[in-house]
Amino acid sequence: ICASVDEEASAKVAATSAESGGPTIFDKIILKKIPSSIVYEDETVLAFRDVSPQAPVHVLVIPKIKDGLTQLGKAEPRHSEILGHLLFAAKVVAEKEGVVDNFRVVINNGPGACQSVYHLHLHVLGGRQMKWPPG
Ligand code: IU
Repeated sequence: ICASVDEEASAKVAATSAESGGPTIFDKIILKKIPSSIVYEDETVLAFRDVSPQAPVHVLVIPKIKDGLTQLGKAEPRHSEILGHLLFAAKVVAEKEGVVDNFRVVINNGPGACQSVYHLHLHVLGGRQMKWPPG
């Protein structure tokens, strides 16, 4: 049901991080230990192309500091500012990618929503007609 980029890597990430809130592959991307195609970056957020794009434009927007935000469902009042900033960054990404008039922002929260990486991330999808309802 839930697609996976690399079964082994995903299983490892899930096993080590889903419950513990420990490091994920996104930490390595933030630290540039793993190369990524960066679309937008500022002091607090990073946006990079998804390795397994589900649309012509598929960019992930993440906070550089996780601060317990493994998933949106763990958000606390102190996270309000970064949450707002992530959403605004999604709009900036859509603009930069030329899809600002037609795009979708998705947050998968938990296994039932196919979340596979436990570091909050917004998917910015565009460049094709989106369907509704989502799967
Ligand atoms: P999800 O909402 O947790 O399912 O999204 C995780 C996304 O991270 C998914 O779309 C993957 O293709 C993507 N991703 C990535 O871009 N680079 C990686 O090294 C890994 C996953 I692992």
